[in-house]
Amino acid sequence: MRDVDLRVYFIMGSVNVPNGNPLKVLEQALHGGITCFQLREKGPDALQGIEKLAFAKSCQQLCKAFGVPFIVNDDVELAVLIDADGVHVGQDDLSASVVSSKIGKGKLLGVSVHSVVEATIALAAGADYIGMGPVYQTVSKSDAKSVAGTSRISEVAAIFPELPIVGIGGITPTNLDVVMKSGASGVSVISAIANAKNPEAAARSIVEAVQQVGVSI
Ligand code: IFP
Ligand code: MG
Repeated sequence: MRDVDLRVYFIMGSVNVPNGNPLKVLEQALHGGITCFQLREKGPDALQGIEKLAFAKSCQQLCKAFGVPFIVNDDVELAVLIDADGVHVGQDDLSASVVSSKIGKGKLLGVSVHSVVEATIALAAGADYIGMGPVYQTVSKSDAKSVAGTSRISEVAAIFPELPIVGIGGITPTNLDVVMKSGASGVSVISAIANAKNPEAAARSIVEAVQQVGVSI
């Protein structure tokens, strides 16, 4: 299992910033102190082909400048092509074990799970971390499952104490302490930063709230 600082994990695609500049938002989020980034270029209006490739490279460059891991959602070919730091897959995507063999041992593998069974399979496939949610109601994912709270996170954390867990879904600076205390290594947000008037300040307030809980990475 490779080490990664998941404390404040920002996920974004161009679709999440319809009225602004997504690269500007990412740059501001990086200034605000995010510790990990995932490009999730999904949905009917998502970029494709060379536009997606160019956007991914720009995001990657920004992340590199800040020393923050750049992870690609779902698109293994893209991740391999641009030498991303890792890939995140859900249960409906290519299986974690196939992704693991395609990207190799040097890359990070993240898997979305909703149960102990799925976590067990992800771990066996070589996952470096798992994402669990939606903890709270989310506005960012149209096909999100029903709200899960934090009980599943506690359950998985108790069984696999070494497997880093990221809580996702409706997380804000004021509700993340419960998520961290249930055993998560970090929190993931989309809209809390992407939809903020001031993405840098939004990111910073999440960083500070996580530090307040005093989690060790
Ligand atoms: N969790 C995560 C992460 N990313 C996703 N895209 C997702 C669930 C659906 F935060 F990275 F763990
Ligand atoms: Mg997916």
